[in-house]
Amino acid sequence: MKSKPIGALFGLLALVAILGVAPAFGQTANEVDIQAGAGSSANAACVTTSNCFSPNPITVAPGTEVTWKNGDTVSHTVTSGKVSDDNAGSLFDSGLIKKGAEFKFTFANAGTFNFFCTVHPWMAGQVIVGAASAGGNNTSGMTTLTAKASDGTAVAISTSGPVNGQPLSIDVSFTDASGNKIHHQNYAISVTQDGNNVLSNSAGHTHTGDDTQTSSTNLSSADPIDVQITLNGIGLPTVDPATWTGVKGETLSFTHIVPEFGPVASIVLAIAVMSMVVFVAKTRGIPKF
Ligand SMILES: [Cu+2]
Repeated sequence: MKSKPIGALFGLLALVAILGVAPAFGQTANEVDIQAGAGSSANAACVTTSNCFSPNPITVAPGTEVTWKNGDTVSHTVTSGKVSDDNAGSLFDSGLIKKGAEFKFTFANAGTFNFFCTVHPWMAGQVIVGAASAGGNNTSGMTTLTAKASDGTAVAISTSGPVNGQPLSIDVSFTDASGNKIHHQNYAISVTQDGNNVLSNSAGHTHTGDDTQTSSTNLSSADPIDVQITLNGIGLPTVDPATWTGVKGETLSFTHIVPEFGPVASIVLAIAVMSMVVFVAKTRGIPKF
């Protein structure tokens, strides 16, 4: 009789292990596709839309292996840095990736990494390696959205939430039209859920271009959130805001943000499976009448 609950426990552990590993197998979020036609000319459609490497930028957690897949009919390279850099290719350089072939590189540390194709220097992309999420170095549960201001400033927000009973944490990043992180960006952030304000900061400032905003209270539901970011200019917070440069007073909206199927959903599923196993173990443990 005693062996059955123990057997069930091992079964449960095995299931939890499988659920924990499963997102890594189904994950395609770490793949960058080299678009067909990217090598044809500097006027290729993907050059205009900045996605000859797609998606661009790609956002991953530290420790993630990124795969570039050549979907074009000609060879390309994936070379670190910008074409104008003296040390281009010092972090990684794929050499020629033939049609249909792949190149892989693991990004150990957080940061923004530029890369380009040495054969077709108009092809450029970026890998943004963000801070590891609480659930480990796996971004399958993260939702990342980007919006652009009138001057080309790209604002990206990334969150694993919303989760009922937990604070909401949002990573925010600001990149200029040439793909460089904007230093000393001043901004305001406002997050609402079910019509209530759950996070508000009118004096956001980031020295590096990357920032994290966390709600001071726990969320009371897992309903979608709406995020508004207002650009307030670039400059040190210690000087007169009138001297700040860049776009001021422009608001970018990110609406109806829901968590993707990821670690959170896996945990919920694991709990459901656990309840089932415990139930089976109990009913088997009770002597039959
Ligand atoms: Cu190329």
